[in-house]
Amino acid sequence: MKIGIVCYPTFGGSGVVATELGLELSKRGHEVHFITYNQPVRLELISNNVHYHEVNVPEYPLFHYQPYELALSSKLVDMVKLYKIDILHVHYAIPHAYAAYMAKKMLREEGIFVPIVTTLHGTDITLVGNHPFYKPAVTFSINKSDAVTAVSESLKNDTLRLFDIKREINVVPNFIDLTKYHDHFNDCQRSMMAKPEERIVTHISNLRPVKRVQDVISVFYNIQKEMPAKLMLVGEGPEREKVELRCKELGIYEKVVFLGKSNEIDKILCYSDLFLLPSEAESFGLAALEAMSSSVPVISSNAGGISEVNKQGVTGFLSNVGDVDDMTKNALYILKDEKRLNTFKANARAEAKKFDLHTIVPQYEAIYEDTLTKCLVL
Ligand code: GMT
Repeated sequence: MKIGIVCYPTFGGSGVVATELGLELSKRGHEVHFITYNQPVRLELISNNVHYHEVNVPEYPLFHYQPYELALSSKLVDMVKLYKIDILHVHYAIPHAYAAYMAKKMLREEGIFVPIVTTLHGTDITLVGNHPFYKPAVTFSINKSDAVTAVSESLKNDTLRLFDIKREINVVPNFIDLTKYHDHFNDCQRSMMAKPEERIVTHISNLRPVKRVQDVISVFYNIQKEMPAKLMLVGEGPEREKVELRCKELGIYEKVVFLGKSNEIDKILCYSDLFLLPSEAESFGLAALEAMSSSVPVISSNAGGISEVNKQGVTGFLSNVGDVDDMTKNALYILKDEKRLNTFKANARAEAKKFDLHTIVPQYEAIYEDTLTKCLVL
């Protein structure tokens, strides 16, 4: 199949999933075309089955906002025609599903038919899409997609609750390439990051308010009062300055390593003992799955779909959003006992195996095939 993938090219989970999906599809013999405004951060153009087409939005001073959707729709039309793309898979409803629908309509005028699969990732439904300013357009473009997927049961239910949806929504969870996340690297370089007696606690996110990074700091502050520990904070975002300030105020700045944006998540996770994800909202929690794949137990909130990946008392613990005391208690329970920590580590890795890309990617392939068959019949 020739598959066009539209996504955000940034470090966010939806872009990562879309990129990893495209790469795996290309390994499985499909021709994949990424159509986006920058080369996706995890995309290495190593295969001649993978193409990247940049969407350019010319600046024009008359426009207060540059019309990205328009440029994207036009690019989609051109690329579908040029490469004879069979199907478009758009990740994150806003504005991708809307732009794809416009492209589909334009192509239809020329007698070309291209179906659209839309994958809902989370904030496109729970935080942004639900805003009254966007809601009619998001509802319309979901209903007009030829197939719709959501990354968790929780997100599917949120979508059905918040929008007037007339389409079936298939749940296809986030997935992981288990070979990338080994149980233990030989070159783990733990000794460069912490002393042998220190436990390493890690948080990875885009440091947005929804991630509640201040709760990460509170939990870590409590942990390090009880035992030697270091915190690895990975990612960049609007909360970073406030977080740095708070660490200084609490006198723990020396124990917190700010690693910024990183493409070496697997290396960081390989020396981590515990992962913190106290998010306010989280449709799935790809970061938690990445941690678990590296045998790192997870202390998280119970928001959204996190419970579909982090299993209470098995791979870690879940608490109510903002309950940092409960999170601290659970973190110490795992960290204080070496044997228990190792059991949680093994459980985390075992649970992550359920989300192996070799199990999940074929689900997308089946949806493409089914959509193409149905659309050809109509
Ligand atoms: O929350 C993020 O870090 C970014 C966001 C995105 O849209 O890129 O992630 C969302 O999609 C991921 C991949 O499907 C999910 O694993 C995340 O849980 C989801 N984030 C939220 O729902 C807040």
